[in-house]
Amino acid sequence: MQVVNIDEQNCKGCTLCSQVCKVNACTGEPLIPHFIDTKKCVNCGQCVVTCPARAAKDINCIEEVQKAVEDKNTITVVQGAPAVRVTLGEEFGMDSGSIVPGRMAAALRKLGFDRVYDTCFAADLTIMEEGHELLKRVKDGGTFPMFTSCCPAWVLYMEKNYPDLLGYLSTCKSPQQMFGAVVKSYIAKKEGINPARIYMVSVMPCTAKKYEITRPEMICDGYKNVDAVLTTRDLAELLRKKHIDISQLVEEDFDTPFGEYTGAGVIFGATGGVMEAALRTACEVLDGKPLKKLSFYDVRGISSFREAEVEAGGIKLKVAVVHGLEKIKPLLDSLRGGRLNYHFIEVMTCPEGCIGGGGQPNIPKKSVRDKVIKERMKSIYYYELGLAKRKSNDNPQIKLIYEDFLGKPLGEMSHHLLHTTYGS
Ligand code: HC1
Ligand code: SF4
Repeated sequence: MQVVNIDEQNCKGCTLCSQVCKVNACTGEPLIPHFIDTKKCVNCGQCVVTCPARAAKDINCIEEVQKAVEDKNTITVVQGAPAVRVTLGEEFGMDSGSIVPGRMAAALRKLGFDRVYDTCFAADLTIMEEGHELLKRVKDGGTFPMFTSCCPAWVLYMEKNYPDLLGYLSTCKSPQQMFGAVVKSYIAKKEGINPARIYMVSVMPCTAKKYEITRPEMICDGYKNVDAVLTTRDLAELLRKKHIDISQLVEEDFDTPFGEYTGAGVIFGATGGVMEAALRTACEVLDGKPLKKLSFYDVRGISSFREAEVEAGGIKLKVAVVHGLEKIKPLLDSLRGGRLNYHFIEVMTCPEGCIGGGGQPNIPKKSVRDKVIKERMKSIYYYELGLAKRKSNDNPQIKLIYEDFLGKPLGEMSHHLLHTTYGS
């Protein structure tokens, strides 16, 4: 499903969209309305977040969400993504990088959602599954490198351009999808709710997440994992419509059990974060004792390609991090040629990862953008450093859901709910 479009009536042909589009999907002559080549577009929304005329747009479902919240027979469950906590404040005049998870929870509750959860919990769950998938591939001599699969625009790029390499992707669904799957199974069972009554909403920094929820692979037992996505901008619009100003709200906690998360889940929002979170858990499992150094500085930063070698349990793991799709092509071409010597590669489509996502507050000026993105990234790492737990495997609610429901990572239930294969 195509979720990003250019309204030709409003387009002035400024060419900014074609400058930021790394898959050459936005095309056109200067001063003439541009258009999107849907064969190439991966729905990342970089054109939307950059367009000064607001001609590039993503579809939105604000009214549908509002109706669901007002419907007494519907149980509305909402999750907020890692990167939204450092950007939503900007929409309400707060400084760039203001950290607002508590205000976001309060605002979502004020809107009337029945349960207010945090996607960082599902990011922890993803690490349990993806970390063990990596370890299994190491143990069994599986396919390398393994690529992350949480960025739907990246998955779509692979499907459109390198379908022969899809087997290298992790089989994990993204955190937003895993979250929906466990809410409509585990929570439904625990609370005796018919899953058909649950309407699952995600607040995401990402336009491609709107496309991801429509994929046929994201249906479990007849139910869509997630029913609707609001971008950071959509949520701000809805809040303004309801006269809710988050800068004036008092912080509240997310609901339990899925409001509990670790620093590893939080850093998913910045480039290198998924890799660092996975290394924390994988190295601890390989070493068989508590990890001493939790920060993996080599995978952090803003350079569009970074690599590191990490040793644990006598095994050397060679990893890489890529953000912005232009840097991934040569790696994939090498892989096609039979040469790409890494165990694990994190790929995020948007520059600097989800903090720079296509659903984030608009920053049309390049000069301003760099400063704003730096503030957002600084805040993510500052916030996670202050959290009591920083490894996904230390999240008590993650331990509980495995004991209570899932069994073990990569087990039968996990396989059914949390994994998939790509290629449609
Ligand atoms: Fe992301 Fe992810 S980090 S993909 O960027 O793996 O969108 O924030 O929610 O799903 O957790 C986005 C952010 C987000 C997923 C997680
Ligand atoms: Fe979406 Fe993040 Fe991927 Fe951008 S990097 S397309 S915001 S998941």
